[in-house]
This record gives sequence, C-alpha cells and structure tokens, in this order.
Amino acid sequence: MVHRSKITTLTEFIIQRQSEYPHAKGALTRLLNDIATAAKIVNREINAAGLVDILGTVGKENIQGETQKKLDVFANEMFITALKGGGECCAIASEENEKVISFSNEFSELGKYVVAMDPLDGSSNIESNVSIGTIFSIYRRITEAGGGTQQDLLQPGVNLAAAGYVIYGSSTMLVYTTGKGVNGFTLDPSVGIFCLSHPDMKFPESANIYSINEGNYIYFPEGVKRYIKYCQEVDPETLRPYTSRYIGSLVADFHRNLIKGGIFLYPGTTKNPNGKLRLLYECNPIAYIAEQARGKASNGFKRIMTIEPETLHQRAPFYTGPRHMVEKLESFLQEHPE
Ligand code: AHM
Ligand code: MG
Repeated sequence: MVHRSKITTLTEFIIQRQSEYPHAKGALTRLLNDIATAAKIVNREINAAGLVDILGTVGKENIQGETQKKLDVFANEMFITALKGGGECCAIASEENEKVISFSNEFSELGKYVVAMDPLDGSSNIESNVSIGTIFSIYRRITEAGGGTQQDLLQPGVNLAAAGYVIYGSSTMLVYTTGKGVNGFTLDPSVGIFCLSHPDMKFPESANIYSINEGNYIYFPEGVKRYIKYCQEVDPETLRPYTSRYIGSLVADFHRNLIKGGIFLYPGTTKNPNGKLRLLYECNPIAYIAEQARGKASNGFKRIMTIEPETLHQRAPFYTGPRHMVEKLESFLQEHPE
C-alpha cells in the first residue's frame, strides 16, 4: 500500500511537466489521462479473465489475418471510447481496424492529436496468464480541420509528440515519454491510481540479455544468425555468454530488457522479409522510449523513427536495446546483408 504523502500520481506528474511548456493548454495531459483511464478498465477485465466470460476468440480475424480474442475487441472498444469521448484526439489507427477511425463530431474534430495503438499486444498469451500490454503513439495532426485522416497517421516516428505502453504484468505499469526522458507509473489497485515508481528510466550500462524467437533461426538473415552465435560466445569482459529470455509479448520483453539490460530482436525472415511487428503502433513507440532511455532502435540498417510509413499496418524488422548492443547487431547485418 502506498502512503499518499510520499507519492506523485500520473496526473500530478503530467500537469507538473506541462507547466514547463508555457504555451501548452493541457490537451496532451488530458489525452494521456484518457489513455490511463481506458488502461485501468482493460486492466480490471484482464484481472478477471477466467472468472468472467472474456477469454477465447470472437470467431473473426483482424486485418492482419489473426484471430481476434474477446479481450482484443474489448480493449479496442475501451480505448476508442475513451479517446472519442475525451475530445483531444481526432483519429485513431488500431491494430484491430483496417482503416483509420476518424472522429468527425463537432467535439473531437477540434482535437489536435491522433493516436496509433495496439490495444492489446501479445494477446496470444492471454489464456496462459502471461504479461500482455497496450502500446500507443501520439502525433500532432497535420490536416487542419474536420475528422483526422490517414495522412495524419502516416508520420515517421521522429514526429511523435508522445508514446508509451501499459504492461499488465505482476503489477500494472504505464511507461511513457514526451521526449524528456522516460517515466514509469505503477497502478495502485487499492485506489486505482498510477503512481510514479520508476522516474527517469534508462537502460543499465551493463547488459547481458538477448531476446529473440530462436525457433525461427533457420529463416533469419545470416547477420542475425552470426550475432546469436556472438551472444553465446564466452567473453567475460563483455558479459558473454548472454542470457536468453523471450516471453513472446513485446511489451513484457522490452520492459524487462529496459530494467535489466538487454536487446530485443524481431528480424525479417526468408518467409516475412519485414518481420512481424508493425511500424506505427509497435516499433515506433517502443523506439521512442528506447531512444529516450539511452538506447537505440533500428531495422538493422536505418533508425526506426526515420522510416516514412506508407501504409497503416506496415511491418519492419525490429532491433532495440542499449545503444552498444544494437550497434553490434547492426555491424553483423552490415557485414552480411543477405
Ligand atoms: P500481436 O500484436 O498479434 O499480439 O503480435 C505481436 C507479438 C509481440 O508482442 C511479440 O513480440 C511477437 O508477437 C511474438 O511473436 P512470435 O510468437 O512470432 O515470437
Ligand atoms: Mg500487437
């Protein structure tokens, strides 16, 4: 149980931060609060999984051809409802919807922001009680009036106004950045408030974890295969052999690596040259956090945040972690680009 006098709540924190921007009118603060509110409702439902009829599939596939879980659909609806009702967001791109959801009511079309999100990432893990997450990217709109459009969402990561994730794990945390460092807030379930628990998060200097689905080894580019072997070699000075950890839930894998020090890899493969992870709402927001936490995120050859998106659901090979680890991996890929 937290003691009220010693804590900073998420709301207090973002209002304090906002006062550093004299021209800010509080729109981003309200938007982040809307996301936090939806996250609490999703968290409540996840915690009750197994007790209420929320596990299992809805018998449909999403745009990625993946089976939609009831919790995927529920989380998607909660975030859409919160953002639509909040009035600061004029459009959403979601993993669960093929097209942009444009809010053109007179309230929301004044919203200055658009949001790209994966409402429930790692949802194939739901049945087995493994950590899952929500990932979000917030951009300033480009168009000037009316409901937001695809044009507002197809922006490179360097244009991000804010990004973050919620991890529904052994505790529930919201981690976000607006470009001035990364801060993490743990949900106190007794009062339903996110409290600052991890100020100014940074990858530790000493890092010795690598995270990759090695079951796909045979399909990986030569550079990645060689990097995996490099991770497994003995060299105490560079903390090798590294430890292998892979949950199969991006938010959980990344969060662990951020706390403990490690690189996450989801390469392109011979079957899927662009890998699996989606640029707009998986790679870019995590990349923004990684960069703000003294790390790096790359597709092996290029900074993730500089990739110009062409479609809402496009994918990218994704490597992220402490700067020196990602640079080492890039050197292997550059030597063996095939
Ligand atoms: P999802 O958005 O359908 O949940 O898929 C994304 C997830 C990520 O959380 C995770 O990093 C990856 O898929 C794991 O994929 P794989 O099972 O191929 O290792
Ligand atoms: Mg996902």
